[in-house]
Amino acid sequence: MERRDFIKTGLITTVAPTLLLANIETIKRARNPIVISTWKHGVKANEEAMKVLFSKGSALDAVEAGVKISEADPTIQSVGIGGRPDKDGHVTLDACIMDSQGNAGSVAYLQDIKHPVSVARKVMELTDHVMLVGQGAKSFAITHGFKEENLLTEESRKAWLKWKMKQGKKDELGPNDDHDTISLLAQDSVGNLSGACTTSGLAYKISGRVGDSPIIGAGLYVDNEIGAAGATGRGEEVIKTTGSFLVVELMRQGYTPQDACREALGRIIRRHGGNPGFQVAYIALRKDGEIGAAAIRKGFKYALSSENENKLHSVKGIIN
Ligand code: SD4
Repeated sequence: MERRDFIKTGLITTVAPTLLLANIETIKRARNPIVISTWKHGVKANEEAMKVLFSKGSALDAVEAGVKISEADPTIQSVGIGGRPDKDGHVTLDACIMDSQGNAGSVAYLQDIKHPVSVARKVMELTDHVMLVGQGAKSFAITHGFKEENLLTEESRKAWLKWKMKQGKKDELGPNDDHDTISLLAQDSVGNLSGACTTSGLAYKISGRVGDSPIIGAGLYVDNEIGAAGATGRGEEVIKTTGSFLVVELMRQGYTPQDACREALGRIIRRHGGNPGFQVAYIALRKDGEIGAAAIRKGFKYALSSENENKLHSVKGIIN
């Protein structure tokens, strides 16, 4: 490389981030309610979140109200009641919530409580901790008035028994079948951002397994100065790449929400030789209201609600 070229390249790598950083600072904050969430059931969740936002409620109240709809729906097989159990037949839930002030709360491996997101919010608001797990999280929930209930529906139990009989044979669950976690991001009418993420995790996981969904920076991240991001899919890969934090940081560097989601997935794809056999998808919401969504494989959908629409959108996979 000629000395002149070297200097030029050097300048590009040192100067470009500064210029891009200036860009994010000059991006105007939107003040129109907007909600984006993962998967088909996001449509109903968004509807509920939008009700809160239209009545001038906060993004924090909106994200909690939204994902509670999915948690309470027994037909959704990877969130709250009706969620697929672990390999021993126990439904164990992971959830987190993060507000515009950078506060966060989280629960993992929580059993018998239908609304883990609300427990996560209590952890955030009533303690100086971020994360409670297992029996401790359950005792905390019960102390704060949450009801203990059986979350294993008859349908989920039957599906689990069927899976148990097939163990050792080929797992029939495809890359999109073993999860449908809801990550939901919202911006309210004063421009503040919040997010929530809740799941029963990977179907038939090893007992005690915790995924990305309750981990701040992995399943969810909110930075009110930049934007928010949420994940769904193979949690182990999201944890190993600090996925949602990465998406937000890429937006800080000047990536569009869409490019930030794609680049974060690119890191996973490259680690798996270009063709991972699993799904991971990200959604992102920048402070100016611009959104992004990307998935490794086909089949991912996200729900987007603004003043004029509440629609489900299909995402083309990066590798198929
Ligand atoms: C997990 N990420 O526990 C969750 C599962 C999921 O859509 O996203 N399902 O790994």
